[in-house]
Amino acid sequence: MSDTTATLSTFARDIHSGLTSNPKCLSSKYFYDEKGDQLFQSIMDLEEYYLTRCEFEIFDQQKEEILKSFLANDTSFKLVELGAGDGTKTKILLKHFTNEGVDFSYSPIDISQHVLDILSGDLKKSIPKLHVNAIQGDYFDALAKLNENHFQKEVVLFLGSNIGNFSNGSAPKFLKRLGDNLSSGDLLFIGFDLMKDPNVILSAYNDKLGVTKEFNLNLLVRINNELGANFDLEGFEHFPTYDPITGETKSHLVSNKAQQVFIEATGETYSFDAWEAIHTEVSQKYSLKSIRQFAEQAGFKVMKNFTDKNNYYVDSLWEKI
Ligand code: AVJ
Repeated sequence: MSDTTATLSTFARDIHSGLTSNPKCLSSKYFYDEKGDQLFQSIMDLEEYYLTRCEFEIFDQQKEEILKSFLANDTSFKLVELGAGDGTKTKILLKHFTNEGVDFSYSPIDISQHVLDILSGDLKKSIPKLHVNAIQGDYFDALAKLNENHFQKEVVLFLGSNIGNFSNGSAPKFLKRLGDNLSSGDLLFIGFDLMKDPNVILSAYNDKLGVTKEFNLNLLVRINNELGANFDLEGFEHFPTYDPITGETKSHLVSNKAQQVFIEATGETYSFDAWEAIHTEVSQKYSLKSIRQFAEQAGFKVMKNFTDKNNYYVDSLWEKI
């Protein structure tokens, strides 16, 4: 890079390192600017994107049983949500718990203060009695902060199969670290998308309306806008794959011609061969057996699995040993 690395933003550095890797890759965490948030909202409404509806069904149909399991032998708990987003699904549980007169508080954790402000404002109106303590920041910093005065049982929500964005290599480290921030008896309620008909999975990442394509391409739009790049959006094809052996679903942007892209922020030109791919996202699919192994490796015991009627998706309740 012509610029000194120290003066570059983390974003610019990550993009440079991804585009000089072989194979090229870009991190899915950069999907979510304002436009990306909007596109993901539209994805959740797509006919093909079953994940959100499955989790909604689980919460709606099994809220009584979920509450019983969260309480177990206690009378109160602290509900913490990692990457809370707009909280649409969580609200089903929050409303039910509040109506049942349960003694609990809700701490949504998100990297975006904007998202938290919207969520807190919304909850104040829709569930006025709920005690909300939003925390902006990194998951682990926030969990550590919560643990400073920690007497009550903690129930941590990690929903939406967000764990799927971690490769099978990095997920165990993340879960172990999560467990290290909890005490024995604390609970983790974590959503996993299950292996199923490969065609159903592939369609969820290749919808007819092309919203997922736009979501994937938005990464290049962001680089163009924020780092002064000249990616030609017509020059890249959206191409997801699913491996039914490993459960790995990957999204790619494939260069449909030999081309060069210049990024002002890094001062570099990046060359693409015709049909060279950039890997942009992993959305891992799981078996119940692999989920049990993940739990055990990270120091948890699986208490109960809540699945939808099609067995497409599971919210798995783990107890920290
Ligand atoms: C928010 C990570 C669960 O991987 O299914 C949706 C993101 N990517 N369509 C997923 C996503 C393409 C989503 N997660």
